[in-house]
Amino acid sequence: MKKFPANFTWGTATSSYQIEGAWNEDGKGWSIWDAFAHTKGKTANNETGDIACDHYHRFKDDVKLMADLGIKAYRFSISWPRVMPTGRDTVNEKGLQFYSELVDELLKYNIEPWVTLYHWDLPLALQMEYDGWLGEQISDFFEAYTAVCFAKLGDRVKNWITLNEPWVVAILGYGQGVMAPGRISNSEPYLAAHQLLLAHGKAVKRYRTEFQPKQKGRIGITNNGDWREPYSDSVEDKAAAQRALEFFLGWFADPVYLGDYPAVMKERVKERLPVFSSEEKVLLKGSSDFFGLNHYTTMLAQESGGNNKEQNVYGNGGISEDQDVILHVDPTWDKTDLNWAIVPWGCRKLLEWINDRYQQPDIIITENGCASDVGVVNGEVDDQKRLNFYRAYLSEAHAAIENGVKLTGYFAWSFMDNFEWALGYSMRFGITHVDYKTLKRIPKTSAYWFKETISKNGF
Ligand code: PNW
Repeated sequence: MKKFPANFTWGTATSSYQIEGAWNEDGKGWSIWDAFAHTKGKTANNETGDIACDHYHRFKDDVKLMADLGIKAYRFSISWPRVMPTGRDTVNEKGLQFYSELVDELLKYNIEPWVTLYHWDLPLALQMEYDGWLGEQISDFFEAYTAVCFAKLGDRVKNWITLNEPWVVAILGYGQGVMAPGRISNSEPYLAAHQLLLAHGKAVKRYRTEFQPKQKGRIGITNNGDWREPYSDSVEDKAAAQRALEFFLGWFADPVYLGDYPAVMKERVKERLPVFSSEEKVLLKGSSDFFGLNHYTTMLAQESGGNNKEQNVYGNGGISEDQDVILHVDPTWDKTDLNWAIVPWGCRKLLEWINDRYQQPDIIITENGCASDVGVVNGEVDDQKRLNFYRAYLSEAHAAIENGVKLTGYFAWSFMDNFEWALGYSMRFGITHVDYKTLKRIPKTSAYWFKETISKNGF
């Protein structure tokens, strides 16, 4: 049996728009995802998060289910427009109260709350009045919103994540347009990313000066990173893989750990890449108490020699013409329902790359999981594919720890099936199956396996 450290954090994760529903109740304002999903043709079958898993109304049952499964930590996100309907100035007490009660409910069962402050549901008013993440005031509005959350919840919440996957916001929201706000550009992603990083930095500074001394919590950022393996042993392909990692994860992690964008990005993106002032570099450098990592898959990276093929939407590493990288998937690799390759060793290699590049940070895998739907038979799910996925990825995560990586926690994506963004309800990531007609939760075999894993601290 592979034993994980005794104090390892075992949890599951969700996000507000994907599970809450109650999209227009109790004073909540519209988010860009409400507007995007309500626009015909933007999501699979025009599905929306209007009801989603109805978690807003069922949170007590959901927390009880987490407790039954032995889950020790729960990562959820706060909907900014539920707390501040127009994104600024006015606080909606009822919305804030919902999160306060959720935190109390979790603590009742000794489940540690991990709170993400932004998982993509920007107040629509900020998109319309200030151009969303392209506007220059957004980082101040974000800081003010986060201070409301710290003040109300920080007595009980000790783990904060400012942003979830700014890469997805920038590339899929402003580059490829498959996520809200649905813009397509090869320069806006760099502008949006810049404002996202500044927003993160300002929120962390506010927490550290005004709240952390008394509340004694931790704060960090979660980035998504997939592994890039060289396509061949050639020097060019090895350099392409390294470059792809820097354009993907280094874009966001370098400013936070090293104080600036990767040199290779500055060289290649040139005037489209904004420049940090020296104060901004200071603001950002060292602005994360842990390295939050969402990891799903691996691709092979090949030097393109200027011949970039069109890249597919999900799984693209960024703006491909800036990187000169062609990404491939080995045809022998197994894939999830989302067509993401299952490559467990890529997880270990990425953890080791982060460990080396950023001087051994505390890493927490804040998401890892597998889209798989095998249907329900007699109220049960024979969930072998997902079980194998978790066993294999955890096994490689364990190997990384043995190799000296400071991995201190792991959150399965997701606690339950939910609204998978542009793909609607067609993808099932949950360790708990949700029947979307009745909204009944059916704990899957993998959920119970997860319970076993947690209770033994190993597998
Ligand atoms: C993450 N990509 O999204 C999100 O944090 C979750 O909300 C989401 O449900 C989960 O992963 C599964 O998709 C991603 O294209 C979406 O590389 C797209 C990519 C990565 C992560």
